[in-house]
Amino acid sequence: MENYRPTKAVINLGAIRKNLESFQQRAGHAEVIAVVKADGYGHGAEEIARTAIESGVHLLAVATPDEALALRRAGIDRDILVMGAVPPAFVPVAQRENIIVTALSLEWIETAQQAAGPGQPLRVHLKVDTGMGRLGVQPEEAETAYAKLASSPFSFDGIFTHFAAADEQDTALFDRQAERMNGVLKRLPEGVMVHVSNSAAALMHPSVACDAVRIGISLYGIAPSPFVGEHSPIALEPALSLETEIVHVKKVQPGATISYGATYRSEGEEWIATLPIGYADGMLRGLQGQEVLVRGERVPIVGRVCMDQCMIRLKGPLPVGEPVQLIGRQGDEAVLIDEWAEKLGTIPYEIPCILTKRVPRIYVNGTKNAGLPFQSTDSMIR
Ligand code: PMH
Repeated sequence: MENYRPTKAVINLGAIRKNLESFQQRAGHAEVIAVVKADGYGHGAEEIARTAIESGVHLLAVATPDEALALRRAGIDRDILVMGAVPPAFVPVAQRENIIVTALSLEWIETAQQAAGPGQPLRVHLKVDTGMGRLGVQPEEAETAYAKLASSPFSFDGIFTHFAAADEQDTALFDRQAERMNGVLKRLPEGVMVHVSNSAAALMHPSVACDAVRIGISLYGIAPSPFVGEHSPIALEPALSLETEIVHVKKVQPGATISYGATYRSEGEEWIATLPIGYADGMLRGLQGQEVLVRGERVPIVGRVCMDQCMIRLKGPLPVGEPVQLIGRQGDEAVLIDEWAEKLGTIPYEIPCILTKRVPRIYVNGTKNAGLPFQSTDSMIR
């Protein structure tokens, strides 16, 4: 891919490996399922999947049938679970491609039986809705679902649920969901793999780990919520940093207006630099006023963020080509994804997911040393 613009997301696969190892240690006998849906939370599903497999992960999880197929097309032959709904038309494809699908209702089980073709049996994990209210059989339907699956031609390989509030200080809903799931599991014969925990549950409630934990956000070194971030027993290492370079610098006179709508006016003589990144890259307009790092110091984005560019106010003249860290560490300073999320009034999950395709993902394998850039032993551009 051509990459003449200096804007890029650098993904440190060493951080992914480290986070995975931390979870593997914390989970004890439970194995880690790497959640690589939504293009690996914007980090690149294929590269994250490969890194996870190298670190000993046996099962990958995605949201959609197409995401699973994309991994197969990329040559990834490890087990993949599709956690979202799959239509009947996908059932024979899942059989052929050895993709595990989610049995999400009694009706789904019947429809899938009709859709199944000859060949390898369809592999399914049964989803139980213990309080998320999204997909899954109700706890009181679980025995019927189990019986249907046990007598079906399917390979019934797993059972799972999803927590709606494992990242909160108040554990009332989490406890209720865990109790419901325990009730379901007590009534079913043993033998299939049980997985219930997301990142927050794996970090805050290790006792419910069961056979496997599904780690998404924290695989990427991001805390699911500020509460978990403050109490995490694991030092998470963010894998993604967002970088660019100054492409234009000028000294402006007092009262100069900057960007659309002239929402910013310089007070005195100021040094204003232009960065080649904007809202079409996922750097949303709500980030006006957000600070970025230049020479290890914080400086603000001034004026409106444009589609492809934005402006920052420097402390003095700097050359074109000067590195700018939008997310990540520079010297002793860091701007974390959490800071963007707070500024945008959202959760950190959204930030890497909204970085658009125009931002190339550059993979480095190294471990971080005191300052950026990363020590890179191997890098590739997608
Ligand atoms: N399992 C399921 C079924 C999920 O939907 C998710 C994340 C995970 C595991 C991983 O959770 P984590 O990233 O908190 O570790 N799902 C979503 C979602 O639907 N919206 O935000 C995260």
